Amino acid sequence: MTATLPEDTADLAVRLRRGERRALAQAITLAESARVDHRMKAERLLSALMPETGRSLRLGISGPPGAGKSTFIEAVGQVAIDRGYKLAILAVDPSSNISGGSILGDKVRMAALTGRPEVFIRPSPSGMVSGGVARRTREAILLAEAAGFDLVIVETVGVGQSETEVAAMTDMFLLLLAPMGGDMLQGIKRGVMELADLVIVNKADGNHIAAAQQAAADYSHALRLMRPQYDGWQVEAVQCSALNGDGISEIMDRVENFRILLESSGILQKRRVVQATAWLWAELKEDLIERLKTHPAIAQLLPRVEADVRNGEILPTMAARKLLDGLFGVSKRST
Ligand SMILES: Nc1nc2c(ncn2[C@@H]2O[C@H](COP(=O)(O)OP(=O)(O)OP(=O)(O)O)[C@@H](O)[C@H]2O)c(=O)[nH]1
Ligand SMILES: [Mg+2]
Repeated sequence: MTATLPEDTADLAVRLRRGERRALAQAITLAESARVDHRMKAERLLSALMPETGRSLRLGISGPPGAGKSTFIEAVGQVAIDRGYKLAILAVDPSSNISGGSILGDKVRMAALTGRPEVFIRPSPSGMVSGGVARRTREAILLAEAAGFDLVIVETVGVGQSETEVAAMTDMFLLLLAPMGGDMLQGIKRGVMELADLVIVNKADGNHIAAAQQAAADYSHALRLMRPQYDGWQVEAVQCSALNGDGISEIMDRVENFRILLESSGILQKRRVVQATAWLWAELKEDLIERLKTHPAIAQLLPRVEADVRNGEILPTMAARKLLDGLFGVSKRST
């Protein structure tokens, strides 16, 4: 995945603005890099490109392994391209640290989209820590926007934290499920349902049609009992078949309607302001802890304090406060 990086970020910015997919790939590689000089370059690049960002529809898609997310993105992607969108697909694979990256295979699976000039596909980087993946994806969204992509789809496997992270960086969050029989409702965590702006029951084809219909009806019922997040938008469950294309165009209609609602009501603006603030705080927390660990004054004290905590000689709350007092001075709260 290590594309050769041009020394000159100005040149990279020019080519990226022109919509060159190779330049976009290189820019994302810069942003993903663990090297400090690469990160500095990425930050310079992103700062220069900031005015050209923000103009895409950011779509998050999550769902259990094998629900058909990649197949669905391929189907909905084709509909989107037919409607004139330029599409960037970013994969977030929270398990890639362990498995070494499974979404790489999706490039093969998304055969209908791969290689088309109006499509950019970026598999998940492997070997990144969870927080790093979130940062990289946020930055990749901005870079894709600067390169003129006006529909950005972020795919993530629905396990654990990843849905929340993806919902926190997109405008609309789609939850994709497959009909699996009666106990389906119990299998989905309520918290994840609450993130969804649209629930999609996929694989409504062949022998699954009746089950998909039933599942969509059950979900819709459950969703109506939940407090709506936005005025004028009732979250619903719809069915489709990513395999044969049934219902895909209607789903794209709903996505576009949701966007119109978000834009006309000013919600989009607000949602992004909240997200940017949350991003700032996530970065602050991460950087702060990193710097704390390496700060000479703290590094010197840390082994002993940790030992004291392990031995039960000091309350962790007190130990944390003492370390921070050592760095920032005694806070008013602690006197
Ligand atoms: N019958 C049917 N099968 C489908 C449909 N969509 C996907 N599949 C099949 O389901 C399997 C998984 O599809 P993927 O698109 O790879 O699912 P995914 O959710 O991206 O999987 P992960 O990325 O591994 O979590 C494949 O064998 C697909 O062919 C559909 O609409 N109908
Ligand atoms: Mg997939």
